[in-house]
Amino acid sequence: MEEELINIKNTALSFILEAEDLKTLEEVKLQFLGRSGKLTLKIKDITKISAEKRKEVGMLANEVKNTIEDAIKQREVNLKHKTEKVLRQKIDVSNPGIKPPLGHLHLVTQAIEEISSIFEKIGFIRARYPEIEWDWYAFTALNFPQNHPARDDWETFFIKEKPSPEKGQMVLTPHTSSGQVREMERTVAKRKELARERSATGVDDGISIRMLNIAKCYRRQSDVSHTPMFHQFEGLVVGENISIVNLKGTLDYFVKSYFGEKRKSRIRPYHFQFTEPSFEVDVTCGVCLGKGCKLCKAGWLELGGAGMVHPNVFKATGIDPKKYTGFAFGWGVERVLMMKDGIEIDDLRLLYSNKLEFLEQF
Ligand code: FA5
Repeated sequence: MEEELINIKNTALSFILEAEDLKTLEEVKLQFLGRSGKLTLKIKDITKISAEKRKEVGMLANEVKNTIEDAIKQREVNLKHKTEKVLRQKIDVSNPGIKPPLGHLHLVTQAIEEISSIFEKIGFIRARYPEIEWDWYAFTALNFPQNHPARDDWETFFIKEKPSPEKGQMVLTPHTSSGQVREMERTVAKRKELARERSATGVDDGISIRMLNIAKCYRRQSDVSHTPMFHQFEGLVVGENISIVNLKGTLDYFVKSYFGEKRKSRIRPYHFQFTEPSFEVDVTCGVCLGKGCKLCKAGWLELGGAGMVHPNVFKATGIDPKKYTGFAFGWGVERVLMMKDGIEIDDLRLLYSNKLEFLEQF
């Protein structure tokens, strides 16, 4: 009997402590102290035990009952206090609100949107071509010889897939110039499709392209100014009588729109397989504006490549190089971002590091 009373006390105490609200506590009270509660029934049994043991067991039963009642009272006070606190908190209108965390577009996405809208204003149409390309688009049609170092494993990521008999190996495109070939091929195919309509109406607008291809590019490079994945924006303009003057005018327009009126651009002779003549484009440093300082040394910062479309690229895509001319340029989105006033990024890799304390600044 004594052992059973002790068990009832321990079980009741654990239930009381576990009760998380007043309703549960009331149920526990009934379960042990109610009319047919466990302790009440046990106390009734005391009459059945021998007279000499009855007093001792009766005293123990009383003690168990008092302990359970005290524990219930104590828990009741605690739970009431807790509920009042929650209610007070709920209705305290002077409490400051909790602001949900707000994200923002990644710095590179912001730059892509800005670049697109600058070129949109002068009639460039945004295109997006595959990031996984055939050798034909990335190299061959762009006049790269078979032994050109850009095809080397150290520069380009090759994909372990069976090469296409016509288009060669699959690669992660190392530059957006592959989009030039796709755009010219697409335009020529469209013209063929519309040939019947043209002969019926006698109207022929000729070939006219103003494309802006912004996409991811991949190269086996990683240091403070190179990332294995980066973005380029590639402009291509094709038509009759397109000249270097148009190219320089477009570059100046972009530099002034993106970097500000004070910055200037210049072109330097260079070599690319797919443009002739080819140039490197520089922009004056945002700190010294061309005078030369610690940051830029010579006053100019390199933006990227440009040039007049090579006749071999026109031939590869089916455009007559005697009738049409064009220019192209291809620059790194991350690089132009680095050169913008007020944005100082020492290491390009930070952009893709997922370091929130860095990204949240912009
Ligand atoms: C090219 O990729 C040529 N396709 C550009 C071109 C287009 C020339 C049209 C003529 C006509 P280049 O390898 O220099 O050129 O890359 C151009 C720009 O891409 C660089 O100036 C740089 O801004 C950016 N870039 C190149 N590699 C990386 C890299 N690993 N990480 C970040 N940016 C890069």
